Amino acid sequence: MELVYLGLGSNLAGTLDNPKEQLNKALQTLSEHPKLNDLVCSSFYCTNPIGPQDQPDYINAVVRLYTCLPPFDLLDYLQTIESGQERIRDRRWGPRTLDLDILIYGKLVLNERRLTIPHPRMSERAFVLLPMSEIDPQLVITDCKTVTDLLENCLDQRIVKLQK
Ligand code: A4P
Ligand code: MG
Repeated sequence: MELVYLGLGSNLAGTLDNPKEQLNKALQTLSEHPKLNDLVCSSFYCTNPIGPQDQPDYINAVVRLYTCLPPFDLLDYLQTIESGQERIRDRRWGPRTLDLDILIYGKLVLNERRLTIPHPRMSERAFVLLPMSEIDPQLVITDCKTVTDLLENCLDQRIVKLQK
């Protein structure tokens, strides 16, 4: 079993009521997979878009789970969920109904175009670090730095915790 962290994001409602429902639906689907176990989800956060600013705010969260699925099988499953929730890929960093990223997969380090692990931009993003710190604040990510340490460099990023 590997310890895995996923990043969840949405800033379009699609055919659901709102981005929050996109995240809830994705969580439901993730929890139904027999090989994704002991899911723990952070609170949901409303966050300013990083990248193009002409798009709505995001709802972001982080999930921790255990799995015996190999990394590319996990990625396939995540992309199937994204497509099932009307994800359209056009502009990089553009608005989306659902984005599911693998942030960390055990101790795996992988540098392929289709899958880069740890996620290369996670250590500078409050929308990843703050929800992750709720689940595991002492987790060491880059250069021996903990999630809590790395968060100190992201205090300028606007992020608001939503009530459950
Ligand atoms: N890919 C490579 N590594 C991974 C990984 N660890 N997990 C590949 C998942 N996918 C990975 O992703 C493009 C390709 O990355 C995939 O085909 C996959 O094989 P995508 O989801 O189609 O496109 P993207 O998300 O626009 O690209 P990218 O570069 O992954 O974007 P980021 O860096 O994840 O940023 N602002 C806020 N507030 N909240 C957000 O959630 N997200 C982004 C996307 C930008 N700004 C944001 C947010
Ligand atoms: Mg993505």
